[in-house]
Amino acid sequence: MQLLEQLAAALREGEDERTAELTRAAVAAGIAPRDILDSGLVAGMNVVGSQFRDGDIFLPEVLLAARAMYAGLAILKPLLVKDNIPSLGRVVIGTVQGDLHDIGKNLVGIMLRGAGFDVIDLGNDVAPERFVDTALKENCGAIGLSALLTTTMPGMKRVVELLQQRNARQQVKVVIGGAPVTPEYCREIGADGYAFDAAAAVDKVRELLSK
Ligand code: B1M
Repeated sequence: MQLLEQLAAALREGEDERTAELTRAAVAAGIAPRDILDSGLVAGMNVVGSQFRDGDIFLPEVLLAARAMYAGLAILKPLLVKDNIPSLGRVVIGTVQGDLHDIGKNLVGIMLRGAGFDVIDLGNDVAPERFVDTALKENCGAIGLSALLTTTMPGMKRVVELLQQRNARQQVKVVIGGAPVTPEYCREIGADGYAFDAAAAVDKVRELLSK
């Protein structure tokens, strides 16, 4: 089995030490960090998601896979984030209220920092008021919202509405993403941009903040 397939398999099995070991081996073999992330860690987590949806595995297994994901990410993070880049602007990110999924949001943060943005990460289960208060107080050009549950997506709409109420809609751009989020939903709630993955989120924020 190829190294990245072994890595995806270790993550699926929730073996955090083996995931870290294989991530290190992939780095040592000269595989690009983005490929290790996409074809190893994220590929493994996608299978976990399908197995969970189909009832083949249960929450404890998903938690173990998430722990393994973080073991691998800890090794990749310094390679994805470059130091001492002049700031391109400040962005506040977080997962919306009621939603505890934070792996994708953390990837967005890593990629934004890697591209040179100053990132304030509010974590998960974040109330709309906190996003807006932080953006205004900290002079952020954009808010990046992540949602993984269909039931928590309306939290994104509430952030857009709150910005309108505070007359800050032009000043602060809103970028949204996460597995159930679509470009149609982005248009429907009046957000400024949708991004399919963390790399696309960086492109979208860059585009919106350069306008
Ligand atoms: Co949960 N969960 N989960 N879960 N979980 C999903 C999301 C689910 C699709 C699984 C399934 O049924 N197939 C399903 C949601 C169904 C739905 O709403 N349609 C689900 C469910 C039901 C639940 C619970 C309700 C289960 C329960 O309790 N019965 C519960 C909810 C808890 C809560 O939030 N209140 C729950 C809990 C959990 C765990 C805690 C066990 C764990 C999360 C651990 C953690 O995050 N620390 C977990 C996990 C791991 C998953 C799956 C398996 C994997 C998610 C993940 O991390 N993927 C997930 C299945 C799936 O998505 N396929 C599932 C890897 C990550 C890199 O991808 O987060 O999608 P993702 O991020 C991507 C893009 O979406 C995008 O970029 C990333 C790639 O670069 N992106 C953005 C994300 N945010 C972005 C923001 C942007 C732009 C792009 O701009 C700002």
